[in-house]
Amino acid sequence: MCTTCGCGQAEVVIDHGHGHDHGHHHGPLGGTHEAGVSATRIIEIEENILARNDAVAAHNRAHFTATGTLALNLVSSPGSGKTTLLARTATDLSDRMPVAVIEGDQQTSLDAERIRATGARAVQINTGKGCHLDADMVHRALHGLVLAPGATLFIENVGNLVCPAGFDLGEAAKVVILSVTEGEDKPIKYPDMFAAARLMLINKADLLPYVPFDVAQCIAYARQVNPQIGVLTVSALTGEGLEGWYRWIEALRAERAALAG
Ligand SMILES: Nc1nc2c(ncn2[C@@H]2O[C@H](COP(=O)(O)OP(=O)(O)OP(=O)(O)O)[C@@H](O)[C@H]2O)c(=O)[nH]1
Ligand SMILES: [Mg+2]
Repeated sequence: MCTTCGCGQAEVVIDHGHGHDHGHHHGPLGGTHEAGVSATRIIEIEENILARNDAVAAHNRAHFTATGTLALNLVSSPGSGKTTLLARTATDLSDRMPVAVIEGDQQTSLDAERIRATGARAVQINTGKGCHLDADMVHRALHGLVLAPGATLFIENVGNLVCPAGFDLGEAAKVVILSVTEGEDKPIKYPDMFAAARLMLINKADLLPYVPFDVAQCIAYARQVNPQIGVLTVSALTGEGLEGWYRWIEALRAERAALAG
């Protein structure tokens, strides 16, 4: 259950891209909106869910460490350009490192197909009514994804600036993408997401001449909720600024390798 909006994970379908789906059913935590369930009980259930999520996330993290995988969790509102960025990133990095992608959406396998078209491995997770990925969904997706040693795994979360903030997937870092058509105030309106992210990508920079978006103010707002957050301004469409994004990934890979000894 999403601790923020209280929705249940209705159904999760994982498409590995080889012609069949596995249906996985999560019983929604019925009753949380019903009379007769005390607030204490709801908090207890939420704590159990988060504790279970953290345990599976730790398992995923151990798997990533063992295989030398850098896992990044990409979060944003719908349409900020996650898949466009990932398709371009997969193409541009193909000769530098193995790349794999887990795509999260409520419905369709369109995004995984866009990634596979670049030649990269991709698995689609459909969350049904669920508004975010959780560690268990990623764990099951990993069973359908052969990771080459030293791969970078991008996990595109469900487009939503609220719920994905609270769920650790076992990633090394969350990367929040904010496009310039969304307004510079998003970091202070949805602070949990920007507080949880290590990097903010300001995307669709090619549209800056046409929309009122104050980049400096956006960065100031983001640093207000997260003084440590890194910031890069990019265009996934034109490629502007993407070399900085690739250098950031390389630096994080080096940092993980040093940690692993
Ligand atoms: N002008 C411009 N358009 C972009 C850029 N990046 C993405 N788009 C466009 O924005 C729209 C949404 O892009 P997607 O990559 O599908 O966004 P998304 O975040 O993956 O969307 P969801 O998966 O639905 O959350 C598409 O029409 C893209 O072509 C960019 O840098 N500049
Ligand atoms: Mg997408």
